[in-house]
Amino acid sequence: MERTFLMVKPDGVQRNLIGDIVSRFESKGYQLVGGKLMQISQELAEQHYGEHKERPFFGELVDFITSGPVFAMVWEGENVISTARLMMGATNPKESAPGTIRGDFAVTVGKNIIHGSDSPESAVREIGLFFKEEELVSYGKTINNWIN
Ligand code: RTP
Ligand code: MG
Repeated sequence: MERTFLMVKPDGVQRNLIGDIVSRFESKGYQLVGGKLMQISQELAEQHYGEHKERPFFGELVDFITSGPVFAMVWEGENVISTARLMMGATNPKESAPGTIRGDFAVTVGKNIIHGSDSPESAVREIGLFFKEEELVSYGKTINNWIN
């Protein structure tokens, strides 16, 4: 079953949006298989956002993601990587549709509430950066029979 890495960023944690965000993915029909509140180190932030290290906003991005606790999660389900990105909305909240997480809660690109893996390769890499195998719990639920 497909898995993705999602993370409520420091702005989302400070604004008490963890519950709403978790609820959206639960209601959709995805399953939470790992989750923790944590403070990201400078080193982990630079690894996580390594693809952006030459971009002008890299310093700000690392400062922001390390500025307070984040809620890191792994979610499982059919097509969860790309569907979670749709549920998050466009990177820039000026373009993200109402009904999406960024469309409903964010105003500027630098504080856009949530991160989600953008491909199967990113998902594997990011899950490995943030979670140990034993922190992930796969389990059956009879309700899935009504969804898949
Ligand atoms: P994320 O990685 O955080 O899930 O966001 P994303 O895939 O939608 O966007 P990405 O291109 O990976 O950019 C990572 C984060 O960098 C910040 N950003 N700032 N100032 C700017 O022009 C700018 N562009 C991107 C955003 O916070 C974005 O989420
Ligand atoms: Mg990205």
